[in-house]
Amino acid sequence: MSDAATPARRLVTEVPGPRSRALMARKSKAVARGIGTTVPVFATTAHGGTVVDVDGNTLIDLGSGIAVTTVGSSAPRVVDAVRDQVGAFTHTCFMVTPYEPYVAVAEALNRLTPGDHPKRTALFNSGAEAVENAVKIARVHTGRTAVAVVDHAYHGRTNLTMAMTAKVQPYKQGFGPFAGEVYRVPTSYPFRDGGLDGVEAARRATDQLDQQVGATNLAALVIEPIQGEGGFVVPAPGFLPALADWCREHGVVLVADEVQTGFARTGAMFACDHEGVVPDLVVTAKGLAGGLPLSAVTGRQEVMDAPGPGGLGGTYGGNPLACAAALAVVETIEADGLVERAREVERLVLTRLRALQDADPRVGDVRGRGAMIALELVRPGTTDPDPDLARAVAAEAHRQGVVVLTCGTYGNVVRLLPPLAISDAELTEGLDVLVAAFGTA
Ligand code: PLZ
Repeated sequence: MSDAATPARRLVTEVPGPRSRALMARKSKAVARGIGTTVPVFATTAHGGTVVDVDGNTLIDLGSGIAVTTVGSSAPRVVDAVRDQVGAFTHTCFMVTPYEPYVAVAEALNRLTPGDHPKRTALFNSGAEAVENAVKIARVHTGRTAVAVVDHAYHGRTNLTMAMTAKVQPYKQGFGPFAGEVYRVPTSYPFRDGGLDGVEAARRATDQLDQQVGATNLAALVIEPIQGEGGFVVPAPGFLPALADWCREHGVVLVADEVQTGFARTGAMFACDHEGVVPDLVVTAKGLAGGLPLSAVTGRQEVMDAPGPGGLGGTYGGNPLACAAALAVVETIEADGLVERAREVERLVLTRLRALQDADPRVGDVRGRGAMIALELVRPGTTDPDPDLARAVAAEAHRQGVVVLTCGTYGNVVRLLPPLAISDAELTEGLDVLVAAFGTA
């Protein structure tokens, strides 16, 4: 924590410093090069809105480990809950001898996800694993096989989810053949689709599904309510509700991939809540368990219960440490008012970034909700993507001790995902550095 008088950042070496550079040399000799790193520093501790590296530098965190540490990286309730659980037992396998925290996480998800209908939940380890299970469940429920996804989608790196992810480089290049029966249709991307309204954009997608796939062949439509890796694309109002209507009319299971948007991140518990959309299934991960690996599929009881006993599972799914963490995360979000905090973060960030947009013609679009806000960078006067600028701005921010990430199909989006435990002073200082980075890039 810091106040306006004491800077949150503390840089005692250049970034990366000598210890991080030495570790990076070891990494490159020991770790497969396919595992990339965004910021070239090695972490030792992380609290509210800061990360301390092995050289003693304190960096401001505007990335939350890709939208995971919403409550902070060492949130007191999470640390206590996990410490208690690790002393009690680390694993029995819920499919062998079950334990209460798993049931309590399922109850919490059933309560918090959109809609008042009877629900059931199943727990897994990663976002991709949960997306795969949502598709499995939808296929059994409908007796159909086809899966619809949209342009710019990101759903993971496993075989089925690679097929569902849009971007080839780096996620899919050379990794095929991919799973079949996955069909991609256009989405709503207000900055790039010439002002198509939400209902028109939905009709463009569903017309294509009707003509090229056939609604009666579709098990599920899987969609991120706000796209994450694809560029923080917020669809035009009415797009998601129109898709939901079409799915209901045709018996297609609507799966909301809230892996990146869930758990207060967007200034609502779930991004679907902004437009009152009630999906049949909701996929969660990331922010759910404060950094411990946990994911979930939650949804309508009759859909979730389609696979028979033993049809779903996995050795580690709903690991007790991760469940203990998730219960502490939910308690923290509710007790600390983090949904409202995300809205405050939105106001603070948007004010600064809109001022930057007014002053800098390379900032084509500022968009997002809550603590999920991005800048799309372009060549001035056009919508031509400028990925080099995004890379340069991010690299300069990193050198100045601020963790920011890029994303987008064209690699030209700088995204902010601060932990909600960040203080206003830390956030403001991080934004100062980001804005200054535009002056040097
Ligand atoms: N669905 C919407 O954002 C993960 C990927 C980082 P896993 N996004 C970060 C990378 O380069 O691998 C994500 C997501 C959405 C699914 C996933 C997949 O979640 O926990 O990474 O499998």
